[in-house]
Amino acid sequence: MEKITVKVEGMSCDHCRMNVENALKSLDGILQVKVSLEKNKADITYDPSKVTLDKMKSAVDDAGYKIVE
Ligand SMILES: [Cu+2]
Repeated sequence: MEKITVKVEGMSCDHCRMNVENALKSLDGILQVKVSLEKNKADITYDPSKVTLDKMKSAVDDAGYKIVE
């Protein structure tokens, strides 16, 4: 179990926040996601044996946003 905080670019409203949250939650191995629109950050709790940061990045990318470290 790992916990990371990443910066997310491209969010402008609550709908964006939900999109990012859902994109991350749809991945296997993601246990908890908390996205802050104000801080442009996402707190992610995940199982590193199932999911990698690269996978999270591409899921968020596909949703139209960007994870920057
Ligand atoms: Cu939006």
